[in-house]
Amino acid sequence: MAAAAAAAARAYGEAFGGGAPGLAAWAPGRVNLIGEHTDYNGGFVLPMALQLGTVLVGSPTQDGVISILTTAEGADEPRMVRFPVPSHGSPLSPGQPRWANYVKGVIQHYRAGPLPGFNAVIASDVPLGGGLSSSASLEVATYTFLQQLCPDDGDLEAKALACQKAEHTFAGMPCGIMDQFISVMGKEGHALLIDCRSLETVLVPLTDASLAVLVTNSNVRHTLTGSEYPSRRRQCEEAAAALGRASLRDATMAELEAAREQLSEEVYRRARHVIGEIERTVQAAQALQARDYRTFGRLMVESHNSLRDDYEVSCLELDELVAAALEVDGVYGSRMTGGGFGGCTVTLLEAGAAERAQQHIKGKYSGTATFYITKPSDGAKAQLL
Ligand code: GAF
Repeated sequence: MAAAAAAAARAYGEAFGGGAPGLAAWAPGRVNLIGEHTDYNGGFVLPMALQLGTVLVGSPTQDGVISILTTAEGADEPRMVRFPVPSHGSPLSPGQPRWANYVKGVIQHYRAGPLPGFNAVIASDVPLGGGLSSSASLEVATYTFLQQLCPDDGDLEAKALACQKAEHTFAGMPCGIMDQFISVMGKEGHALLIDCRSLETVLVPLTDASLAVLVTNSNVRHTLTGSEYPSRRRQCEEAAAALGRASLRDATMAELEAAREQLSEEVYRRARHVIGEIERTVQAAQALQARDYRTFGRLMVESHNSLRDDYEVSCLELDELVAAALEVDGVYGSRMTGGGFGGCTVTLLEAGAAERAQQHIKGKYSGTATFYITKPSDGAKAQLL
């Protein structure tokens, strides 16, 4: 956080007339180890918070105006927005530029008030549209910043839910709760098994020095606000309704097979992914607890194949990256991570194989890949500068 906050503080001085910001907040992106497209089905997910994140630095003002500049790479123009603090009579609404919608949404859904005006600068090292949850890290960093201006009750679950609501209503993305939850609740040295129905969590240690987590960015940018994500969600709801269940979390593979005739082939395959993935995620968390990395890796590969064939959210580039990773000695498993259609893969491997794996993948991949060896980080934090 320190380097990003210092860079943002410099930009703050230039944008807002030389003064130093008094406040800073940081929130991480995430990589999901397994449990994909299960969160909005009330299932399990197993993400970890990254060391990559988004920082907001700023100070309150007396004029009731919010001015925010982003320095994040890839953000659309204009990079500076100004708008009055929202009130009952004049709420905020989404618009252009798109990056500001995540910030405005969080301000609109903030759980305490009244907020003062403020000046702020955003900096981020989470690649935008890279499937590492740049949006949730921006939302949670914004919320954490607002908590310093006007403290809320400190309820972490409510904080994650408010950020999710911001994404639904201001970015038009009907996401599940995984990304905001891990960005708030992440713990250094741990992955987090989240039950997305009860919101109960179990910390799973991930500190074995002989192990590495390699994130590989395909640099194919994904956009999830298109029609694919909402349409997958609807298909899952359709399958659950046909099975007479509130969500696919409550359905079994045997029930799905028995009802196969009532479903279209496509909806059947979507449900088969989700039901199978929920089971795999629980097994994977147990395997990780037991340091059984071979089983974990096998489940990762099964997850990828199911996302590719049944859920149809992978793409050629992600398939190529996974195939190349699996050729390397010392790799336990590899899969696409996040919503799909581009973005990143995650690979679990022996630490000693990390360099070799990157070289091999680079040589095999038809595009240009970017690599991150990551360790599980803490969730969002605030800091006085
Ligand atoms: C995106 C969503 F934001 C998450 O809620 C989750 O559904 C994920 O795709 C797929 O697992 O990141």
